[in-house]
Amino acid sequence: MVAFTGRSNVGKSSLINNLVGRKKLARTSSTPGRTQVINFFKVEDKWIFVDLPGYGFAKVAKQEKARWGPMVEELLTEDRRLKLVVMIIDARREPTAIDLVMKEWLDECGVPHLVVATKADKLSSRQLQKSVIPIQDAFSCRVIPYSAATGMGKQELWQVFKRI
Ligand SMILES: Nc1nc2c(ncn2[C@@H]2O[C@H](COP(=O)(O)OP(=O)(O)OP(=O)(O)O)[C@@H](O)[C@H]2O)c(=O)[nH]1
Ligand SMILES: [Mg+2]
Repeated sequence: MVAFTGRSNVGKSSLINNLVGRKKLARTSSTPGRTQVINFFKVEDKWIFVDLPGYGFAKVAKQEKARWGPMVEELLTEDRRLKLVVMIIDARREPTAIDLVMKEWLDECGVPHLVVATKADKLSSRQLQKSVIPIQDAFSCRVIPYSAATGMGKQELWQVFKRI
C-alpha cells in the first residue's frame, strides 16, 4: 500500500491517475479541497494506492477535518499494509511550514516516505533544476521531479514501488 499526501490542490489525485494511466480514477479539480475522503484504489491486484485529502486548506469544514484527521493519522501510523508515503509538493514553490511539519512527523514516526515535486511541466528544465535545490535543502532528501501532464518521473516512481 502506498499513500499520497500533500497540500490541497498540489496534484495528488492527478499524479495517481497518471501513474495508473487512467484519467478519471481519482477525482481531480482546479478547486482546492476536492478530495475530502480517504480513497483506496486497487492497482493491478498488487497495490493499493491511497488518495488522501489535502492538508492546509482552511475552507474544508472543521467537522470534515475532525472526521478524517484521526483516520489519516491512524492509516499513516498503524496500518501495517502501508509500505510507503509519497509526499507531494509543487515544483514551483518552496515547501511551506506545514509541509516541513508533515515531513518531520513522518521521520519521527518512522514511516518510509519520499518527496515528489509535481507540476514540473510548468517550469523550463533550467527553472526546474534551480527550483529543486531549495526543496531538497529544506527536506534534506532527494526529490523526484514529476509531471502528471507529461509523465515525467513516472518510471522512476514505479521503479521505487517495485522495490518495496
Ligand atoms: N500542468 C499541470 N497541472 C497539474 C498537474 N498535476 C495536477 N495539475 C492540476 O492541478 C489541479 C489540482 O489537481 P488535483 O489532482 O485535483 O489535486 P489534489 O492534490 O488531489 O487536490 P485536493 O484533492 O483538492 O487536495 C488540477 O487543475 C490539475 O489539472 C501537473 O503535473 N501539471
Ligand atoms: Mg485530490
